Amino acid sequence: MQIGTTIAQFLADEQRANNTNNTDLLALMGQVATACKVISNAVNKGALSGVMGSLDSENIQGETQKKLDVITNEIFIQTTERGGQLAGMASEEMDDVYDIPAQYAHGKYLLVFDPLDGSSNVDVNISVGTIFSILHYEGSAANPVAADFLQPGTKQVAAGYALYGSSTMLVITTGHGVNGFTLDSDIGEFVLTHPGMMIPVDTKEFAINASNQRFWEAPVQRYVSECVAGKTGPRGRDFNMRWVASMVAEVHRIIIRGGIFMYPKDTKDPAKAGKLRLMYEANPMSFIVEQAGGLSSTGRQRILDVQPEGLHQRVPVILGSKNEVEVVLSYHAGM
Ligand code: P6P
Repeated sequence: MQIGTTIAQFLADEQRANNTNNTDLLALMGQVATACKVISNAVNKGALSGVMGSLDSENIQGETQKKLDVITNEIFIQTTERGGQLAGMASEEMDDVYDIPAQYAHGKYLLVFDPLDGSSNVDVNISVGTIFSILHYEGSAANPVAADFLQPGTKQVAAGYALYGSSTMLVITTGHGVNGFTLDSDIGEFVLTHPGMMIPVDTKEFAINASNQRFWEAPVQRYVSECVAGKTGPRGRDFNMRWVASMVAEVHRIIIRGGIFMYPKDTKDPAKAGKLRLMYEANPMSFIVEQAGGLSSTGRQRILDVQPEGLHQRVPVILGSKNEVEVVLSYHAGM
């Protein structure tokens, strides 16, 4: 009976094709896949499992935590901390670095993750996701400190997201392209369904939270107004707009059919460089987008080149179809 190519088989094949034999990375990716299966089960049970709603607590971002934010963070920790591949972890839901308990073997990787991105959508049954990034631990101490995580996105070993939508998908890259796997709940395995994912270079679909329009910088104001002007404006064609308030859902749509996603720098809160977090949202998604032939920029710099200064640092994000992102970047460059 042919069950298709599981993620473990695919990653083993990919390593052979690239003359590598990194069993630690294979094991870690398998644990991450398991965490995403468990989270999928928790999310899909919804109100039946009493995990809806918010807690009285806030995360370091000052955001009210959903019950599932904390539950999914725990799932990630419990699924990955004892395998022996990790030196430490960091997450949107934890103020500081998570030390691997002394009783477990310590490994050479760092895992950074947003366990449930877009969690404000959970109570209204709109797709949410998980985002993860894997880095090398280059330190020598038993437990890494925050500074050990502050590596530019170009140093990521692997990255991916799980999308808990009409189906549960896991989309990953190890630097050799982007491949998508769909969870077959009959066998409990992620099976290869979207090999060699590539973003269309052109698009007519833009995604931005238009309620922030009055706070945008001039290049973004110009770009969006030209999209809205459609055929009657300088672009000479009509555009469509989407906004799901779930980055994973937006990025997945863009990888499948093209598009541009923008959460740009704005003046709404001048103290914030942007809304999205560099280490566990922008960097992993930028790695995936570039591997799929797209571009990802702050508007002034390639996101993967940004030198992080803090675990929870925010950056502006403009990513998606290459030719459309280049239009926005040209406006930032004053062309
Ligand atoms: P807004 C979710 O909280 C998130 O981090 C991204 O997934 C999403 O794209 C963005 O924030 C939504 O922000 O301001 O529209 O609620």
